[in-house]
Amino acid sequence: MPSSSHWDIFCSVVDNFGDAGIAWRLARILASEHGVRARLYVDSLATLARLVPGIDAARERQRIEGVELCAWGGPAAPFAAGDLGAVVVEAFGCGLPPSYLAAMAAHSKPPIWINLEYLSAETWIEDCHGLESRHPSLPLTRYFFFPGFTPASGGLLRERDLFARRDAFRGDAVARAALWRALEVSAPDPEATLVSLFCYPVAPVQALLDAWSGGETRVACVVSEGVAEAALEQWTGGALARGHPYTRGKLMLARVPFVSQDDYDQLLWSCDINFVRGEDSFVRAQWAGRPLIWNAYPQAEDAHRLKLDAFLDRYQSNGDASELAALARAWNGSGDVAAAWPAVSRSCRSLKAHARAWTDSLAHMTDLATSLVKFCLSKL
Ligand code: TRH
Repeated sequence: MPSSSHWDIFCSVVDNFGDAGIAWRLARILASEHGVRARLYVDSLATLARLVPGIDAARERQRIEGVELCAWGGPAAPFAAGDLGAVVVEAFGCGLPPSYLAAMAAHSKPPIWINLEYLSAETWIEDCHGLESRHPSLPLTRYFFFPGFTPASGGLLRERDLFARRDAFRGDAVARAALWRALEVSAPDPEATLVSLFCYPVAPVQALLDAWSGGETRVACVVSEGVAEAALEQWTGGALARGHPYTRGKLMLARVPFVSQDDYDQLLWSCDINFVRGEDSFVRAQWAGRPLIWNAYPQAEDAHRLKLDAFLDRYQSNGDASELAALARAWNGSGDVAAAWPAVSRSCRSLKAHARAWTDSLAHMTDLATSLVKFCLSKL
């Protein structure tokens, strides 16, 4: 892209954090690594403010980490289309404001219009990646851009310095101690298997806690605030509060604050196994290079199970991780987590080696922002 090129990214928060988290991550990488003047419109700044320090959710416009961040009323709200970007990214088919579309259509050289899709490991996405679709009434073309796990897809979001920061953090006792202070817990027992837990309310949390507390090896589990609230309250009898770990049998359970995206990365880097969900935490856990158990976003007709199977197939393409796959399937409703956990616990060392190899294989792929810039250059 020309170095001063301006891109508009529109994001509507459907639920939870992933939509805003991904749009933000893309905008920040475009600005910091590709010299793009990134303008991000989000219809829930309050959501993004939970992930990114320094955002004032009450401000219409602000500049954060090189990104121009704008409050947006959503596709149906009145919108004054100002200067158009060279590229406009519609995150997850959120819809563009009609006035913006009209300005695009009236322009002699309309922006390149990208629909950033959801991540999937399914093979069909490779056939759809990069396809174009004509607008039904305006002289505009939209391109579908699919994140994915193969070079035939758009790749995965990854900052250029991510692995260097990860490895430096792991080698820095002071930084690690600072993380535990920020999480308001003392550094966990090094003999215990350290687990982070981020999941949807449907996950069989209590069965897993039973397996951990009654298991053979010690487990220290940190759960972010707002996660699995009801299940944890029932299981502990309401005894779990920040700064007051709860112990039963072999399990130590600690409630930790919901931290910024960057601090959450550090938490993932610190744990032996990460339970993650949705899309962004799922990808970040892969960059951690440690075993992960994914809670796929629940979808109608169990479509999420197909996504999970597709991921587990890819994850095991270079070697067996069947213990992890069995637990992941059980975690998503197909199987018994209590029966699946002991094998994961016993194979932790080999599952870690497998996870490292998986991360290394993904690291060879071009990252999503670079792929997107290249794709847009090819459409200029
Ligand atoms: O929050 P999610 O479930 O988000 C989504 C939405 O459900 C969305 O509708 C769906 O389409 C999408 O998933 C696939 O899960 P996700 O994607 O992992 O996003 C969570 C974000 O929250 C991610 O950017 C990491 C961040 N996070 C923190 O910054 N701090 C924390 O303490 C935690 C636990 C997470």
